[in-house]
Amino acid sequence: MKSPDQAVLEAIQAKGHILLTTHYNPDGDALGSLLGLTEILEGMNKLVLGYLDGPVPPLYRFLPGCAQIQTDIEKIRDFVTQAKDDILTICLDCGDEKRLGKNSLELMSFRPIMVIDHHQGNSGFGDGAWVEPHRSSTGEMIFDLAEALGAEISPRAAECLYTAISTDTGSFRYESTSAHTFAVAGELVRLGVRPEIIANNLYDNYSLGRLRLMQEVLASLEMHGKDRIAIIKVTQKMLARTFTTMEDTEHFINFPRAVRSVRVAVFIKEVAPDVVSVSLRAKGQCDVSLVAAQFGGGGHRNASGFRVKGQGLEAVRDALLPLLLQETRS
Ligand SMILES: [Mn+2]
Repeated sequence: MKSPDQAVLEAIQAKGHILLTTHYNPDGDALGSLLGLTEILEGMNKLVLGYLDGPVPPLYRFLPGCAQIQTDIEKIRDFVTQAKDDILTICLDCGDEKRLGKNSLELMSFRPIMVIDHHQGNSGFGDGAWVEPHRSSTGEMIFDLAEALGAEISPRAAECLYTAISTDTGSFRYESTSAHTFAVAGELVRLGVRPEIIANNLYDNYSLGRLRLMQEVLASLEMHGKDRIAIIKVTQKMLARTFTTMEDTEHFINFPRAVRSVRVAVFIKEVAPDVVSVSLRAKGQCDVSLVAAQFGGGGHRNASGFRVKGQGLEAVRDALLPLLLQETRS
C-alpha cells in the first residue's frame, strides 16, 4: 500500500479551483469517488466542480451532492476561465483519457491534470498520476488521500466513499478486497455510514419493470458446450414491453455466470437497430479478452466485451459460438 503520490498532494494544496471528472457510464466507484472527493475538498475551502459525460444513472441518485454534478461543458469552460491559473483537474477511476467521453479532448486541455486510479493497464495519461492496480477501488484511495491531506471526512463524504468501495468489491467479495479495505470501510462506518441503508439503496430499490425485464432476459437463456457456455439476450422490444432501459440490465450477466458448470457467460444486447453489444464473463482459466479482440473489442481476461454494427443478435451469436466452444474445450 503506497501513500498518495507527492505530486498529487502538492497540486491539490497549491490550487483553489478543482475540476473533478471520471469515466462515462460511471459506476458506483466513479461517482462515489467524485462526490466524496468533492465534499472533502470543499471542506478544505476549495471551489470544486464535478463534470460527467452524461446524467447520473438513477441507481446512484441517492448519493449526496449528485444534483450538483455538471454535464454541460459550457459550465466547465466558465469555471476554468474564471480560475485562470488557479486550476487543477483530477481524473478519477479512469484508465484512459478516451473514457472521459465525448469532451475528452477539451477536458484534457484543462491542465495540469492529475489521475487517481486503480485500473490495471492505466494508459499513464495526465501530468501526474497516482495509480495502484492492486487497490479495491478508487474510493479506498480517496480515503487515504484525505488522511494524507489532513482533511476531514464528513458523514456525507463517508457515505460516498463507502458506496464506491462496496460496489467495486462486489460487496467485499472480490480478490482486491484487502485488510486495508476493511479497515477503511470500518472507519467510514465509525464516521456515520449505515451499511444497511447503502445496501438498501443499491440492491433493494429496483423498479418492477426491471424484474419483468429480468424474466424475459433469463427466459432467453441458451446453454452450449456441455453447459460450459451460457448465453442470454436482450432486445429493444423487451425494453419497450417492460418500460425499462439498457441500464436496467446491469448485473444480469451474473446469474448465468453463477451456475456451477458455466465457464463463460455471454450477454448479447441489441443496443440500437443493427448495433449489438456483447459482454463476456469468464471463470477460471478461460480468457475471454482473446475472444473479444477477434471482434475488435477488449477488456480483462475474465471480463471483456465488444460491439458490432450491421448484424443482428443471431448472426453475432453464430459467429461467436465456435470461438467460445474452442476456448472452453478443455
Ligand atoms: Mn473503480
